[in-house]
Amino acid sequence: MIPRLAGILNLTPDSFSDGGRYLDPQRAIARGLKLREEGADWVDVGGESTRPGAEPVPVEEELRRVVPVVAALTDAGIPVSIDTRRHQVASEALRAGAVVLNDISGFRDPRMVELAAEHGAGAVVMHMRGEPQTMQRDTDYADLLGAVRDFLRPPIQALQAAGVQEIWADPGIGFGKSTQGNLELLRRLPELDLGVPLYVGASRKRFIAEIAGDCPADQRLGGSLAAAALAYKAGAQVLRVHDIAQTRQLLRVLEAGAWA
Ligand code: HH2
Repeated sequence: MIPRLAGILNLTPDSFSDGGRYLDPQRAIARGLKLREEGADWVDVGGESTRPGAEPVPVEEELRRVVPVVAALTDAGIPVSIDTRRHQVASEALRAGAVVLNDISGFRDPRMVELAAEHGAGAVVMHMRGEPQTMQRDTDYADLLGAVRDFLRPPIQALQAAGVQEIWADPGIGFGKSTQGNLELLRRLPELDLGVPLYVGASRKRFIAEIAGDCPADQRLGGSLAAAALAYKAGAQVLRVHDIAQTRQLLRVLEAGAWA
């Protein structure tokens, strides 16, 4: 099965790839429409950069960035997921029409579980060790797969118990992992075996430059497609990507060749 694609829309000044490009709401909305036109199944809207070392954003600022854009894209008939760790931002984005809650902190705040249930929203539960500011300081694990599995299982069970219908597990590529760790996760995804579909965000991430030679984020398409192919082969059901049209083309060819 061809994975669904979540198109990335960062309304931040400092995201590693599209930082500063979509701070203006009109440009952001136009980008969301374009992602949809290129074949995004939904658009993942975020107002806080979580790249390693990023500074937290005040909640009012995150709200100011995301809510109008979520509302406008929803009004245009585009399904939106809200990428946030904050209860208030999640709450207002869901009220503005977002249909999926993407929490990179893995629903550590139990109120996020209630919120997803109340709104009948889907939930992406991601693994991250520690916080974005510090997560790359220690990327050694005795058993990476086991650590990711043990971290993700309780919030998934809590979401299921609360009645959330659509839940995806995300190993958190680049969030407190070494390059080898990211590759191991991509290779061994099926072993996570959490009973819910898998969601993978590897697009343009730094490990690509670490493997293939230093290059800016917007020049990592080849590596991003390779990572998408690995995730496809491992059975991921959602890919979070910047380059929708190219990823869709890759997946169609893989599917036609029955590579999985
Ligand atoms: N990666 C990023 C942000 N949100 N959400 C999920 N579920 N999975 C991911 O892998 C993931 C995510 C980081 O990438 P990006 O949004 O492009 O950059 P930044 O954090 O600098 O805004």
